[in-house]
Amino acid sequence: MPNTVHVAVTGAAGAIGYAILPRIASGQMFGPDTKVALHLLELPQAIAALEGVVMELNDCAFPLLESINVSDSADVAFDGVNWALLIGSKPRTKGMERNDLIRENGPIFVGQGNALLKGASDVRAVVVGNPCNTNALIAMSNAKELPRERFSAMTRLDQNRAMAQLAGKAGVGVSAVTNVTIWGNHSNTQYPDTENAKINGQPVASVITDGEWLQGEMIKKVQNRGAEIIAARGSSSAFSAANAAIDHVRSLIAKTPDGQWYSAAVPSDGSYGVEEGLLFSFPLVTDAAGNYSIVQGLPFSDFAKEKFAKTLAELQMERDVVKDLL
Ligand code: NAX
Repeated sequence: MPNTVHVAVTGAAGAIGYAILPRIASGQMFGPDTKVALHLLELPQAIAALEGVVMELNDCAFPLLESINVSDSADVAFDGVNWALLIGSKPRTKGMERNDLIRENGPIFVGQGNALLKGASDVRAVVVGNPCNTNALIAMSNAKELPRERFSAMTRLDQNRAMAQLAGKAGVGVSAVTNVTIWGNHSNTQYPDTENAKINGQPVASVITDGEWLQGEMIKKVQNRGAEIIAARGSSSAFSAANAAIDHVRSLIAKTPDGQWYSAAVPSDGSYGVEEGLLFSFPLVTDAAGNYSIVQGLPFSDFAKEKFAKTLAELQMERDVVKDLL
């Protein structure tokens, strides 16, 4: 880790941007010994609002915050960055189909992939903006000279949501829950796998014996949690998404505790029969050198196989919808 890490954040004036910036600037993403230089990207019409966010960041007097640059150009914002948090994208509007959203946001990630390739040879890109798996595929495909494994998409919020559900049902603290895998797409076809998860080191099914809940309500709850929050709050999850992005980056950097894993969408290497290159959420471990690998050999029940196939089919379909952008 360099002494100063240069971090690009797109959509920096948005709700997740507002929640994540103070946490990055205070050292919660890269630790107490690493200074942070922020490179903030927004649309021209949001730059004025972003200037207000910058004032607030300055007013926090964060000791680790070395500099803040604001731009409406990806080429400028991504120049020399070590991390790029690609959060900004257009929200889904009423009546919009998922495929319309994919077509609407896809071009953003063509331009951003190109800009990363041009100016950021030592970058790791994390896509949060939806549909995040396919947006990451587009960015990666437009930065072909960068190693594929530098690109990931965030399913950590789904993992955290599943952990919270399991902890609540079992009546334990959330830290007792480990090895939860989110397989596939960050959408309502995702498969939150509790068959391989643990509570206090024991298989979940030996602690939560209500199998119907595990295969029914629990999965539905996690798949539809985003919509539930929008219905309650009137806007989508923001600080929990920001928190998950912090967890995501920290898990990619730091050695995973022995015997555990975490979930993130990364380009497939063919593991579990997922065709190479598709951005699919897998169980991952990070080694002491900061390299991740996909956990191999996890068993699947027939129920799990069906769920896995469904989310894989959706990602293949999304890939086909943006074929011309890859
Ligand atoms: P907001 O609408 O509050 O903010 C988005 C910001 O992005 C806006 O300020 C907008 O001006 C900016 N923007 C749009 N296009 C841009 C571009 N080409 N370059 C730079 N900035 C651009 O949305 P927010 O609540 O912050 O959510 C951001 C994204 O995260 C959305 O796509 C949302 O769907 C996605 N989410 C992803 C999650 C995940 O788990 N992967 C969970 C939370 C969230 O739903």
